[in-house]
Amino acid sequence: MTKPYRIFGAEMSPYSVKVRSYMRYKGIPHEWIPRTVDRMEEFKKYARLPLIPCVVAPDDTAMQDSTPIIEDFEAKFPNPSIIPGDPATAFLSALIEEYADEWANKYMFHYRWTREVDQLASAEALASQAMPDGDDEARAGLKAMILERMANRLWFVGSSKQTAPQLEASCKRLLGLLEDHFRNREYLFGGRPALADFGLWAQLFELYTDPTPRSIMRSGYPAVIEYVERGLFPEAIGEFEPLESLLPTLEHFLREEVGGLFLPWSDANAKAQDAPDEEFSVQLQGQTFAQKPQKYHARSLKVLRARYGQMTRNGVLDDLLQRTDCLQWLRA
Ligand SMILES: N[C@@H](CCC(=O)N[C@@H](CS)C(=O)NCC(=O)O)C(=O)O
Repeated sequence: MTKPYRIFGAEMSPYSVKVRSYMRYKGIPHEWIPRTVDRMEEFKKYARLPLIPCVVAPDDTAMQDSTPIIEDFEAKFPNPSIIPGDPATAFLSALIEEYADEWANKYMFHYRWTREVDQLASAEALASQAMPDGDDEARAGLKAMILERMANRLWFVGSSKQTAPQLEASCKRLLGLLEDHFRNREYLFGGRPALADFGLWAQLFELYTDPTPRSIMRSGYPAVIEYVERGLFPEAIGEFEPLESLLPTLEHFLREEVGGLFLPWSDANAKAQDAPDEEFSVQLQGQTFAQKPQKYHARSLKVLRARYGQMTRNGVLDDLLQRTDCLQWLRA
């Protein structure tokens, strides 16, 4: 029997659970290896960057970064495809995956490390997952270290006193938009998951892990909670839907969250990265959002723009992107 792929990851890492759900859906043989303190040396042997997930192939080669990992697997294991057949829908899937990885991650991280109740629960969970066999003293030491490090990292994702209301409003708005969208379907684009689902589901799964966002989700978003539960072991229930039947709810999401917040933020971030500026601020839906530029995100915007630029021109897609204020940022 061939060796399975190995995923070095953690339950509290959205990008790790994203790849694991993807591999479950595709039926790719894999072993989930929690990156515990004990296995750090083994992890370091493979990982070029100190980031999870790190996927190790049966031939011992390692891959990092969830999006290229999934793209690589998609070429090797094409069925069931996570790419909708309609090119316009396929592009929206790539766009929403970006939104999830880059923007939804901000409010996920913000909720996890802002209020004491979430900080303590998260540091406790991370420390016990990293040291499942550790004694109380060792775990308490790790917990204290995590608490200090993570609270100081909030600023890197753009969470601050000033941006907190914007991030929390964005998260709640997303939940409302998704609640409407999932009333009639199992996944973002119909009866089976697309690339965007793995990205967005992972951030929602993490939000549902943490006390404050979990209680928000429980206060009135049952369809979103079902989606979170379904995504742990995703299955194809039906086909991808035609774009026009998705739009009555999807279009609001694209306008409010993607065209209104994520793309103008990403454009300003990329410009600040090129300048280079230590800090940048951008007006988002009438409010100032300030942070340090994030390098990885500037690169992934370039990839998204190149993808849009290489597509055969598609009137239906362009009209939709125009109506939802996305087009100007993709053509830039
Ligand atoms: N773009 C990367 C992001 C990976 C990433 O940021 N991973 C975080 C956890 S979610 C990490 O490893 N942080 C450092 C650590 O946990 O040691 C991906 O999609 O895989």
